[in-house]
Amino acid sequence: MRVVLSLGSNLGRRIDYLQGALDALFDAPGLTFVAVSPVYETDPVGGPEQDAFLNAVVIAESMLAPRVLLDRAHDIEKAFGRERLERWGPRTLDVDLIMAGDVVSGDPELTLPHPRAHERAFVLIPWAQADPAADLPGLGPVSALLAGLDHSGVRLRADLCLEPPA
Ligand code: PH2
Ligand code: MG
Ligand code: MG
Repeated sequence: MRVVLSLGSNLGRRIDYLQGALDALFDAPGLTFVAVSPVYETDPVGGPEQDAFLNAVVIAESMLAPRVLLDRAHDIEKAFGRERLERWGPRTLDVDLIMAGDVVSGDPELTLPHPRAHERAFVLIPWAQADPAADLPGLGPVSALLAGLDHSGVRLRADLCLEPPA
């Protein structure tokens, strides 16, 4: 099953948090690395006044249940000092499960695909770079979704890059 995760950070050593999350995702068995996107500097969407994010997207193959993937994402956020203080507020690390195979779920604890991914250029732009043929289950090609979005808040950081996990 194809799995797509979004990484974000807007506090502290942002690129180090993203690399740490990427490495940690593949530290335990169950996920096979496929690709990582370039790194983007992105204007914050929603929430209070806050600093710009670094965002990237990771693609993997996995047979793990979505619930297990979500738990792993949350464990990694905790390991990097994330405190859930304020919805959409600043954070050292955010790891979001964007999709897991063709699973469509309205479970409020784990909605799949991620309920806002289709309208977030900071998710779709890096994703399309990592996989130009990507599809969001139930919503169609990422490239088509991107055609309707404002790209101006998402800037490539060509000076930064995430290393594939060892
Ligand atoms: N994450 C949020 C809220 N707003 N804005 C950007 N640019 N990037 C994010 O990762 C982000 C956000 C909540 O998870
Ligand atoms: Mg998020
Ligand atoms: Mg999150």
